Amino acid sequence: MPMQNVRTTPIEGQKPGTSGLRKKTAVFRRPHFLENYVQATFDGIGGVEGKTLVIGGDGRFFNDAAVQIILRMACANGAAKCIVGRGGLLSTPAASHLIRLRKADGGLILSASHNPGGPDADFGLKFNGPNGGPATEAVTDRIFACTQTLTFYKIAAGEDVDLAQLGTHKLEGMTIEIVDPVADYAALMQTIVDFPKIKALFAGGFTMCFDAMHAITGPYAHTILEDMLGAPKGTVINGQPSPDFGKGHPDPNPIWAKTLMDKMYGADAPDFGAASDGDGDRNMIVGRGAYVTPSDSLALLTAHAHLAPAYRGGLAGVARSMPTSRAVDRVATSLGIGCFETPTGWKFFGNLLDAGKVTLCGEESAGTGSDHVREKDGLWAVLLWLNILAETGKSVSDLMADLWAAHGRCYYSRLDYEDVDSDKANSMIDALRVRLPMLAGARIGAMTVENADEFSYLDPVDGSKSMGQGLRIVFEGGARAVFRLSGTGTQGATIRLYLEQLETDPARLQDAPEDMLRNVRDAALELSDLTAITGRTAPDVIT
Ligand code: VG1
Ligand code: CO
Repeated sequence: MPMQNVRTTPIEGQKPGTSGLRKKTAVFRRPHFLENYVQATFDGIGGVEGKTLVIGGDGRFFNDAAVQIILRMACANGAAKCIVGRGGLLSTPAASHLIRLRKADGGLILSASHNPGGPDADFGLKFNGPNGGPATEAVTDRIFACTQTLTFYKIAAGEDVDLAQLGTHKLEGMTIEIVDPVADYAALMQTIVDFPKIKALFAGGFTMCFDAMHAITGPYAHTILEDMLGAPKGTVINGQPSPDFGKGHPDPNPIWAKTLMDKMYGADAPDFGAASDGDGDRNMIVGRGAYVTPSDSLALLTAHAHLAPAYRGGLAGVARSMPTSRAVDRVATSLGIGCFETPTGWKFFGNLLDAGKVTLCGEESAGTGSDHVREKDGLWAVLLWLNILAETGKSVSDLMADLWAAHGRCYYSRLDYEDVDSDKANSMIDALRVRLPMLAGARIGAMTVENADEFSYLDPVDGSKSMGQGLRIVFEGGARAVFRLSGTGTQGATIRLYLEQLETDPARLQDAPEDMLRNVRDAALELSDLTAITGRTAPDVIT
C-alpha cells in the first residue's frame, strides 16, 4: 500500500480551545482540514513512530470517516499500534482509562462533547497524553504552532479498515486492535463502587431513570446499570447512540435534558435521575423533585466519597475550576483536606491528580471525576451517587438538605449569552478588566464589592502559569460573579456569567435560586454593561 506525502499549506483557526479543536462539521470536512490538524498533533507530540495510540469517538456524524483517515495517517507516520473501540466508538472516560490501562503513548478522541452533532452541527478532535488526560497547554501550544508551519502530511492509501470485528488487523506495518468499548471501563467501575450494595438497592425496588441523550453513554449505561446492577430494563432511556444525537443537544442540564426533568418533577417520579453528554464525561443529577447543581454534587460526593470502597481511606484533596461554586471548599475545610482552584477545563486537573494532591475534581458544567482516570466521568459520578444513596438510605433531597444544614448553601446559576458578536464580547470583557482594580469597596445596587481580579493560575506541580482565565468579582456577604468567554463554541462568542450566593440562615436554605441570585445578577449586569455593549437583554440558556 503506497504511503503518500501530501503537500499542504497551513489552515487558519486550528487553535485548540478548552477541550481540543471544535469546529462546524463542514469545516472539518474541508479538504486537508482534518489531515492538517492530525499531522500537527503528531508533530506537536514529537512524532508517533513506534508509538501506541488509543482512538475512538462519541459516534457523531463524520466519526467513522475521520477514524479511517486518522488510522491511515498514524500508519504512514510509523505508529506501531492503534487500539480502537469497536465501530470507532469510545466514551471520553473509557478512552482515558484505555490509554492508562494499556500504557499507550496517548489517544485521539473524536468528539465535540456537549455540542450538537450532524453535517450542519459540530465536530471535534482532541489529543490526550500518556497519563490519559487532555494535553496540557504546553502541548496544545506546540500543536497549534505546528498547524501554522505545516507543509505536508503523511497518509497511507488504501481500503477502509473493518472496525466492526473485535480482534487484530494489520495496516502495513501497523497493528490495529479493535476492542469492546465497554468491557474494560465496566471492570474498572467494579473496583471503585460497591456493586453488590447497589444491586441490592435496585432489588429492593429503588427506581431510576438514566437519560443517555442518544449519545455514547447508552451502551455503557445499558451494560452497567441494567445488565450488571439489575436495574429494570427501561431504566436507561435514549440509549441508542445516533450520529446527530436524535437531533438533540446532548448537554445534560435542565434545559436540554427536559424529558428527564419533566419525569423527575412529575407524578410517580423515580427515586433518582441522571443524564450524560455526547462523549460521556458529563453528568446531571436529579432527585425526585430535586435538581442538584453540579457544584453541589461535587460537594456532596466529597462529603460522602468514603462510603465507596475506592475512597474508604479518605480523599487526598479536591479541586474545582474557578467558576465552580465554593460549596466544595467548605466541605474540604471541614474534612481538613486541601482544595485547589484551577482554570476551566479538565487539562488543569491532570498534574494535581498525577501528583497525588487531589482525589476528586469537578466543574460547574456538570463535570465530576476522580483519580481513576484523567477525564471527567459521567457514569462514574452516577455510580458513586448510587453507592452513597444505597449506604445512607436517604433520598437525594434529604442528602442535600443535610449538606446545606452542615455547610450552608451556595445558591448557583450560570447565564449563557450565545453567538454574541466576538468584537462586542471582547470589548465588554476588556472594559470590565480595566475597571477591576478600582472596584473594591464600590456599592452597586444592593451589593458591595469586596475584591475583584482576573484569575490566573500557577500550577503548583510544574510551575506553569495560565493567564486570563476569567474575571471574578467577589461581593460582601458571600456572593460572587464571574465572567468568561467560552472556549468550546463554534459560532461567534459565548459569554458565560456565573452567579453564586452563600446562605447559612437555616430558614433560607430552600428558597428559589433566581430570588437568591437576583441582587448579584443585577450588580454583575450593571458593572459589565453587558446589555448596552452586546445588545442582549436576556441570556439564551440559564442553568
Ligand atoms: C465548557 C465548560 C468547561 C468544560 C468544557 C469541556 O468549556 O464550561 O467546564 O471543561 O466545556 O467540556 P467553555 O470553555 O465552553 O466554558 V466537554 O464535556 O464539552 O468536553
Ligand atoms: Co463532554
